[in-house]
Amino acid sequence: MHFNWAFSGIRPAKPINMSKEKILVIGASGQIGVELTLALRAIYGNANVVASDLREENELLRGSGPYVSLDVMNKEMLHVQVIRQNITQIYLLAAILSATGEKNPNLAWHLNMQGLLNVLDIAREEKLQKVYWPSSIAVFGPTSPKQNCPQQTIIEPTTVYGISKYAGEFWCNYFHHRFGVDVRSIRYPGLISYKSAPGGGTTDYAIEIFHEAKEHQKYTCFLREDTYLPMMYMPDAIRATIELMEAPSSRIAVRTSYNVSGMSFSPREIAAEIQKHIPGFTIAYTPDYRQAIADSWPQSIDDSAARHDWGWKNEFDLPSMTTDMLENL
Ligand code: NAD
Ligand code: AKB
Repeated sequence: MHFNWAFSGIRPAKPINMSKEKILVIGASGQIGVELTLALRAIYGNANVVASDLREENELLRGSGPYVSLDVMNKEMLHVQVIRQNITQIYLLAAILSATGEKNPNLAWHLNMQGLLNVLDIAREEKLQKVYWPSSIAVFGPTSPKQNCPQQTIIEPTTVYGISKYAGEFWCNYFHHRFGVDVRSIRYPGLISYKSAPGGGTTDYAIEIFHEAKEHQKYTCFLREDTYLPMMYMPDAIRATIELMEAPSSRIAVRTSYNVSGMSFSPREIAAEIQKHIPGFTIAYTPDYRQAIADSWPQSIDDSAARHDWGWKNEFDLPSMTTDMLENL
């Protein structure tokens, strides 16, 4: 099968041997899962990428390839699917994000940890080729540097989501060094997209603002106007994920999780950018419990390790992302 890269929007680091892989995406109906599944299907062929989720299949995935209903917490059923479908790679996206996690810390810890351990155990037992599991800038806490937060630094997360991601990074590192599992990870910043809805994060305001600007020309933000956070446009995040997964194993020096950087802006700055397209747009600020979460995170990220090791480079900045979002919403 020949895949035409020119129409995919994704450039592979090297040609991919598409015939051998069978991929399971867990959490495929979520914000990242929908777009990642579609991108993987464009590369590996629709039949070779099995989408799965606890909730129903996202409408954007319907008809584009196989879908199974699956709870990542049910290890036995997960194991059966891996064997039955001849899975060689797993992308694990099922998790509870920062804002929802603070409402139910036990559930967040349970899903984010046990889901990962189930996948890592099965990857070891079935000798899977590769596993992808995302971490987050939420691993950093108030004692980490605020600007250009480095790959390795003081890491003392104060949210249950951040704690689960930091622990998860070290489980990945452990399974790689102890059992040889080729698990790879990125610390995503807040991701902005128009295809599927966000799932309960602190950075979700940067998506809501576009919907409200287009529909009502006004938005009340749950963060203060001067709250800078690291962000990334979804096409960059999908490309980063695929480039990391396609890089030769010898280039992956970090087996916890890589910092990647896209852009950094505040609610005031993104509102001003939207006003260039929608002059009547207005914004108000009513900070809630998510302000404390945002305040605990860095404002910008240093991603020189990812750039050096596997050639990561972002494409979108605030103006180009804003234009694209408003054109596509
Ligand atoms: P999301 O909430 O939109 O999607 C998660 C999906 O997992 C949902 O469709 C949900 O139904 C599914 N799910 C939940 N419990 C499940 C279970 N027990 N079994 C199977 N599926 C289950 O999340 P997302 O934004 O797509 O995030 C995906 C991953 O990326 C998460 O690990 C998240 O921490 C990480 N991440 C996301 C962002 C972001 O801005 N979106 C940033 C950093 C890291
Ligand atoms: C969240 O806000 O929880 C996520 C993240 C940065 O991990 N978007």
